[in-house]
Amino acid sequence: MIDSRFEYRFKIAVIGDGRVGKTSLITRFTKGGFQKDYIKTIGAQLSMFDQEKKGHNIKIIFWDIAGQDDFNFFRPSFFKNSKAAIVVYSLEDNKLGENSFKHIKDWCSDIEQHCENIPIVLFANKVDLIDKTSIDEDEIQDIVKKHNFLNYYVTSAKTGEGVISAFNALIDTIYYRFKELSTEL
Ligand SMILES: Nc1nc2c(ncn2[C@@H]2O[C@H](COP(=O)(O)OP(=O)(O)OP(=O)(O)O)[C@@H](O)[C@H]2O)c(=O)[nH]1
Ligand SMILES: [Mg+2]
Repeated sequence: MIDSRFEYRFKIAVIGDGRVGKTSLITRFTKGGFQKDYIKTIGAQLSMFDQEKKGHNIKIIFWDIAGQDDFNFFRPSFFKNSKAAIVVYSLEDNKLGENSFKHIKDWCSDIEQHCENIPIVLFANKVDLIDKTSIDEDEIQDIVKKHNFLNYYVTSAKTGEGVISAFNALIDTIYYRFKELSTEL
């Protein structure tokens, strides 16, 4: 039975360069499906997701934050009160992929600046576009250690590979971390 007195509300900020697939990943997880056409996010877009765990209601609000530079201005306020963050980059073998990897450090320093010490995970997205054997695990491990990521996940919003398990692992982590507290958004 669900006891509505025990409701957990978590804000998760999803960040990373423009076009890496943040919106697509959230859509895949919360609604299913995939859209091929790119519609850039303006400012930030909120998506709700409810889950029940051990009789508790968990309400997740994903803050899907625009990655394009023209929205720099808004960002700090969007990070506020996040209980976790997902940094997304793209594995694709082109400038976008390369730059989005390089910029991981910038997204991490934004979080450090505007959030408390929150769990952060890394999503390496668009794995469907590459040969998996070309993934440089050492390079990813280095960045995971350097920025204290809790974990990293290889995902594809297009095929769905790795998406559900990656999001669920993060939700589990925050749930257990905050179980003793009823948190405010
Ligand atoms: N092949 C492939 N394409 C993807 C994947 N994820 C996203 N895309 C495509 O990449 C483009 C950008 O995806 P979005 O989800 O809009 O990217 P975003 O990170 O939200 O971009 P901004 O809103 O500008 O910050 C779209 O054309 C998507 O269809 C993926 O896993 N594989
Ligand atoms: Mg978007």
